[in-house]
Amino acid sequence: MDPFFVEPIARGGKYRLLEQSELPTPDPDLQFKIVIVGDSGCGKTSLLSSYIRGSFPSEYEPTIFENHRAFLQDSSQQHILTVDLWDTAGQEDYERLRRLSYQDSNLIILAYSLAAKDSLLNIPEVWAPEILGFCDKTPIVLVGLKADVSKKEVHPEQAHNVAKSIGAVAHIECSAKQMYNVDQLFNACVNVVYNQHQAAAREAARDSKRFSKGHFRIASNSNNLAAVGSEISKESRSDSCCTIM
Ligand SMILES: Nc1nc2c(ncn2[C@@H]2O[C@H](COP(=O)(O)OP(=O)(O)OP(=O)(O)O)[C@@H](O)[C@H]2O)c(=O)[nH]1
Ligand SMILES: [Mg+2]
Repeated sequence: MDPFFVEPIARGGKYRLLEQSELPTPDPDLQFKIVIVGDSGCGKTSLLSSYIRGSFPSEYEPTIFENHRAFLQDSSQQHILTVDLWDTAGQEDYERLRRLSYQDSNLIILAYSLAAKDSLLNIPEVWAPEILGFCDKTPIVLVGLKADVSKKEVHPEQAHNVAKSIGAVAHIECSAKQMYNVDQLFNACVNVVYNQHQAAAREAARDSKRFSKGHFRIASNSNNLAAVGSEISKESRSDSCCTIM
């Protein structure tokens, strides 16, 4: 089975991680928050380090909490996205702190290790319920880490089934150690959040049109005018509605 499985929602453009020295001017409305969670020791911090710094940490240091800001440019060079990557603690001792990370997240990277079967079993047992409890509408990308290990404890089909059962939008295998699929993973994640942002913007534009059209139709009935106007101003954030009033 193809170890790299991505639903259409994760497809789209390509994004280049910018160096800090490039001093980007990011688009203010293109700011996203991605949180990575999963069992302790499954490889979350190493994955982020490989992606952001291009280096694989030589020693294991349990994370308490860490936050990285990345700037990404799309291939058409029209947009610069700001992506905050929140690394969390897999250890139970820091559970309360981790739970504070979910708020306002645009995407969750849910990680397991291909070298530890329990870490996959914990996805539906522990992690999916925790995520659903804090952000039930946030898309999840399931990631199998340590794809380089020779003795794998997880079969790709098992993991695919888990991905489907929790409603993940994509499932990808990576190796932080060998930089395998790391850029592809983050590219897919950024496409998910960007596509979602664009869909929300289109929906908002449609709503605004609907409200302004509806107002013109009802406006001929002068008895309803005040009530309709007040409803529109309550529900719509669009300037076009306000000007009609
Ligand atoms: N072979 C292999 N080992 C890895 C890989 N990624 C991480 N490791 C090792 O797995 C161990 C744990 O890695 P971390 O990235 O610190 O794990 P974590 O998920 O951040 O753990 P917590 O911070 O405790 O939640 C370390 O000894 C890493 O060297 C990988 O891609 N391949
Ligand atoms: Mg860590």
